[in-house]
Formats: sequence, structure tokens, C-alpha cells
Amino acid sequence: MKLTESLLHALKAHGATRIFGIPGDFALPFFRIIEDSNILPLHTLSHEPGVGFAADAAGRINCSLGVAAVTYGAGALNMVNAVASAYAEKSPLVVLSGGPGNGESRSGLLLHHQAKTLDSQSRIFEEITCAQVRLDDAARAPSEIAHVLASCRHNSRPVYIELPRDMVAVDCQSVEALPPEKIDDEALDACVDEILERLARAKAPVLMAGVEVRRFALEKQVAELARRLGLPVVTSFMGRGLLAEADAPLVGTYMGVAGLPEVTQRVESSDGLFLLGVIVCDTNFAVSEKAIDLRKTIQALDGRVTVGYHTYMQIPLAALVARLLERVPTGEHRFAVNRQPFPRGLVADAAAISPNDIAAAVNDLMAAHGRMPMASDVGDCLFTAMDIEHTALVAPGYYATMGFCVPAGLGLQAETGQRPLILVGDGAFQMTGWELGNCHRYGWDPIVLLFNNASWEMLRTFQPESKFNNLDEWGFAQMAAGMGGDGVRVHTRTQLKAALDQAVATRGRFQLIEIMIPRGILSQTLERFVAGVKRLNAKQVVA
Ligand code: S1T
Ligand code: MG
Repeated sequence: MKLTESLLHALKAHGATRIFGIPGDFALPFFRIIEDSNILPLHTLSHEPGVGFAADAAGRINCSLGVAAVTYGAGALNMVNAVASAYAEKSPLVVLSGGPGNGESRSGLLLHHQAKTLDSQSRIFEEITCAQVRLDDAARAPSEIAHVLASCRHNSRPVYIELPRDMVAVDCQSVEALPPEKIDDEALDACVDEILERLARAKAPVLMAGVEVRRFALEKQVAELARRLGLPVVTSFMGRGLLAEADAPLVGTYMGVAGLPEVTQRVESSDGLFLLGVIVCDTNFAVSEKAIDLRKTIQALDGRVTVGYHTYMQIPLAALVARLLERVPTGEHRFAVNRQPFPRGLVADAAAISPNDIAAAVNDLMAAHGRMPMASDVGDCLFTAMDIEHTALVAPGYYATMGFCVPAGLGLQAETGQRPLILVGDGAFQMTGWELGNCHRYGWDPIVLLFNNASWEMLRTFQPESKFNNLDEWGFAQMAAGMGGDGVRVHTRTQLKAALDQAVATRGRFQLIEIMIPRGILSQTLERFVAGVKRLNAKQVVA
């Protein structure tokens, strides 16, 4: 078979279900094979950042591989930020880039789309992927593909595959997936013994679930483990949305000074904090009211388990959770879990709309019509998402890039077939909101809640004196029709409720609800975050 077909079959065998991409002359030959073979459906979008975000979200939501196909140079380098985001947030994204053929690379001419040297691109991707390969030898290609895809799944990080354009159709053997890695059973048992002993000794143990629990498809197992151990569960900020479909004793999301005081207190006073797949980063821990001594916690991340001052190597999360379940007898330690109260019952009146109203309106909508998967961007919309009922959520909660959520919402619907809710600020919409123009041809119909405060409001909370945070008031709702959807601008809570009801009732076209929010009106969570950061900074100044 052709080398590209061998690669596509291998991607499918490793869990990929589709490809997002934009071709170019270095990629036309392999895009033709993608289209002709139809081994994986292809969704082309309008700008490579959107391709990367959509593919990332498709992989995240389904605990599978996301695949982004681009041309060499202008295409691949245009997608660097999206791949960096996937790397930081441990999303298993496969980057397929067309590349110069072996012959033309030796022509002695500088090639179009080339930056410094012909290898510059792969060197740039070395910094944001865990494995890279250039498929320039058909005999080696099956093994190289097997290794790079195994690395993507094992590390849950992006990988880079460059296809020289004169190689895509050469004859190639099929790819044999690598066998699963061997686990050192004795080390695993010793690690499990020590964890269980620590948890048994703790007076107030807490389990914090992080993104790896989703990346390795362990939500149901972790919920079961928490019930058996009688452990209350919180998610990290990045892990928001985890366990929403699982029967877990979930008490809320840990956000330090920005979170609910009872959740913050429970985590920060715990003498047995078990961090399962949690990325130890500033957005998860920098705003702790009382600094958590991470040396006193149990941390399972990146295939290692650290207990106190020592680390067990090569302990994959799935193996750890499976062995814990084997060792912990079934039986439910049911205990009262007072879940985070979520705002409900939007008052439909002529009052202006606040982010808290949006959360209440969405909770009312989900109560009436069922939960919807959500994609949120950076900005106050992400803080507002914390006041929405637990539901599947994809968001750049750590790397914090803007522009993620509209393409990510399209990736969600492509991957799951479910209609997503997209939460986006006006600044972020200006970056990649135009990808909505691709909904019509693929039959996607997300509901988009655009928080239009004509401002980079989140930056204003940090630096209120800067006028550059004032954006002009764009007429986003009016632009929807030209992109194949329906748009409405709302100013009052009555109009918001009516617009949501209308959007839910309208299928087959994206629904853009442009919500006008007066500048300076913040969600309660962002207000707590800003007040908390100021309080912590004031403490540091005094100290
Ligand atoms: N560029 C990109 C690609 N990502 C970013 N995160 C930033 C710049 C910096 C940045 C923020 S928050 C923010 C910017 C520019 C403003 C967001 O404005 P909008 O989408 O309208 O949302 P809201 O008005 O709710 O703030 C983070 C802190 O780095
Ligand atoms: Mg804004």
C-alpha cells in the first residue's frame, strides 16, 4: 500500500477518528490520498491555529488522538501556538506536515516556505512535541510510525510527522503497533502499598483529579476508587468538567482564593492530598490561600509517582489506578457530599446582563434540555464556566491561549456528534471566531455565547489604568448570517432567555448570541480571583 495509507491506517488503529487540516503544495499529494482513501474523514478549516485547536479538542474529548494536517512552513509554523498549548496541556495531538521532497532538498535552491534551513521547522517542533520523525525511507517508515504514535499515546503529548512530498505514494508495509510497555510489578505493588498506607493514616484525605484522568480514559475507574476509599473528590482548575458523567463524590473545583471557601479549606487543610494526573502549575496552585506543601502530597503524573521525598519511576496512571482498584475491596463508603451550589433561576427582566446571569441561564437550559459539552476560551467566560453545572469541558486552563474555543467547539461536535455550547469573549472571538463559517458544510450547529464587553476585561482587572484594554464595539451578531448562521444581540436578561430558547429550538445552523456586558461587570469567580490575588500580593509585600 502507499506510505500515506499505511500512516492513516496506523492513526486509526491508535484511536484517531478524523483529520483537520489545510493543504498547500507541499501537502497536496498526501491530502489527495487522505481524500481518495477516506480511511479518515477530512475537515478543512480556514486558519491553521483553528486546525490545531479543533484537532486538540477532538482528541481530548474522546481520549483518543487528534490529527492536524498542514503544509510545510507557512502552514505548520502558523500552528505552533496551538501545538504548544496541546503540549503544555498533555493533549495527544499528531501533527502531519507536508515537506520538501528528497530530490528538491538537494537542489541547492532556497525553497519557498523555508525559514532558516530546511530542518528549521522540525527543530522548532522538537520544542513542542515528545517525538518527531521525517518519513524519508519507506523501509523504516512502519517502525518509525509505530514508535512515534506509541510515544504520543504513552506520554499524552503531541508528536510531529513530516511527509516529504515525493514519499507519500511510495510502496510501504503496514504498521505493527508496539506492544504495551512492561510494568515492574514489584515497584507497582510497593507504590500502591505506600499510597494506601498514607491515605489510611490521613485524617482528612482528599483526591484531586487532573487532566491525565481524562487523557487516559480513567474517569469511571477513578470515581469507583474514590467511592471505595471514601475519598471526597475535587478537580483541579484545569480538570474542570472531569467526572461529570461518572458517579463520583465530587465536591467541586479547587481554585484557591478564587474558589468556594469550603472547597479551598478542604484541600489546603488536607493531611492526605492525592493528586491524580494533576499538572502542578500556577493556574492550578499559585493562588492558594494557604500554600500547599507539595512535598507532603502524593503526586501521580507523567508516568511517575512521588510520595513525600521519593519517586517511583515508570508507573503509568492506568496501571496505578487498576492496581489500586484490585487492592481496595469493593463496597461503598457513601458519605454526605455537599456539592457546589450552582446559580439557577435566571430572573428574566429588563436588567443588564452579568456573567453570573449567563451561568444561571445556562444551568436553567441544561436542567431543561440536558447537559451539553462545552468549550470555553480564556477570559471571564472561563471563570463563568466554573459556575456552570459539571459537564464535559475543553478549555486552555493552563496554557491559557485565546482563540481556542470556537475551533475546539467544532472539534467537539465533529468528534462526539453532540451539539456544544461555546463560551467566548469578544477579544478571543476576533481571533478565531470566523471558523464558524465552516459549520454549514459539515452540518455543525454550536450555540455560541459571546461575552461582548468591548474590552480585554481580564487584562483590565490586572491593569485598570491602561486604555489599550478598551476594544471597539464590533457588531458580531450581524456577521452571523454572512457565515451561514443566525445571530442576535441581547442587552437584557429577558432577551437572553428568549435568545437561548430560540437557539435551542433551532438546529442545523450555528446560533450566535452576542451578549452585551457593561465594562467592569465581572463573574463572581473572577472577582474572587482578583480580590484574592491582591490579598496574596499585599501579604507578600508585608512579608
Ligand atoms: N494572546 C493570546 C493568543 N492569548 C492570550 N491569553 C493573550 C494574548 C493575553 C490575554 C489574556 S486575557 C486577554 C488577553 C489579551 C483578554 C481577553 O479578552 P476577551 O476575549 O474579550 O475576554 P474578557 O473580556 O472576558 O477578558 C491572558 C490573561 O493571558
Ligand atoms: Mg472582552
